[in-house]
Amino acid sequence: MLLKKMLKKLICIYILLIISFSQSSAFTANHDFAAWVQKFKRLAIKSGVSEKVADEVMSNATYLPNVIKYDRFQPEFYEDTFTYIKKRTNKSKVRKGLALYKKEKLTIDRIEKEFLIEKELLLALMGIETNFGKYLGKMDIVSSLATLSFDKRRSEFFTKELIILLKLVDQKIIDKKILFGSWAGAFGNFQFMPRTIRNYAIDYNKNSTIELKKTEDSFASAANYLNKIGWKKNIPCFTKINLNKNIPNKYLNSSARSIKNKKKVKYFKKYIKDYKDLKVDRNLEAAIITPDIDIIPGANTHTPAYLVFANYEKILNWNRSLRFALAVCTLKNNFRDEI
Ligand SMILES: [Ca+2]
Repeated sequence: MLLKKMLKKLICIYILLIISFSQSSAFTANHDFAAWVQKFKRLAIKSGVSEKVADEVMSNATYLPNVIKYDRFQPEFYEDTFTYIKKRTNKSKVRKGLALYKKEKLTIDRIEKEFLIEKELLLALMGIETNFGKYLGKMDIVSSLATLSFDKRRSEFFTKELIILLKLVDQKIIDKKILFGSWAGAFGNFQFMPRTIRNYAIDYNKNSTIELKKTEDSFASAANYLNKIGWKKNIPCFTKINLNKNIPNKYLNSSARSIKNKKKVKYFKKYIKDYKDLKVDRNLEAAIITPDIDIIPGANTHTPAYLVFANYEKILNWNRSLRFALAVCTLKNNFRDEI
């Protein structure tokens, strides 16, 4: 009995210790974050942001622990290719995209012609990024970017993004009242990061503000972005292949950071089982990707495999994930069959 009581007491002390420890570590994190905000403001002002905007925008910035959780657990890191693509390109997505296209046909057709970007690709990107504007994100972007800048993993990248965002507010290109988006600081129908807004976003309807949550500005901005980074209309993005066992490992790409060992399609003839059935120009430059090698333990290294072309790499510019680019191009093809 006495032993039981003592054990209970010990457990209570242990729990109290844990609570006080986590409270004090939360206090330290908040305290360090506040100091970081002050340091960041000085850096922003030195980079050309006005003191007024730096003070105003950063005054409500808070540390968001969930942002760090999301950063460490992205689906690109753990879902196999088949699951990832299937979830994002299903029939209901195609139906929703077609309904939006029907409603906004005039605008979308005009943008397709003007920027030479297929409407199917624009719809696919919007569908995958935000489910056609349904998931624009409700996070305070300033706090998201500040949290990721304060965090060590990709501090330099996010600090630069946050300074760009402050400059966009300072130059009145973006209204600070509407800065709600994804946990990673992306914004609008096509989830643009601040740098993408600065480099490619357009006030297409010429009303003096860039509205990336509205069809005209967001579609034109996405089309302008794809055009400027070199997407070529009516050239394929990827095609699925079955590899022979004799394929040397050096031709199997599994990192989105750089696609290596590109050759003409015909060069790979002896390595592809279904070569004669491929419906692509044999002189196109291509590379082979096998995206499941790195993340799926014990994955059969040769499946799934894809031949990818220059356009595929343009989608990697948009978002550096092999699966993301495959899903976008798959959904694009699904739309092409319907429109
Ligand atoms: Ca506008």
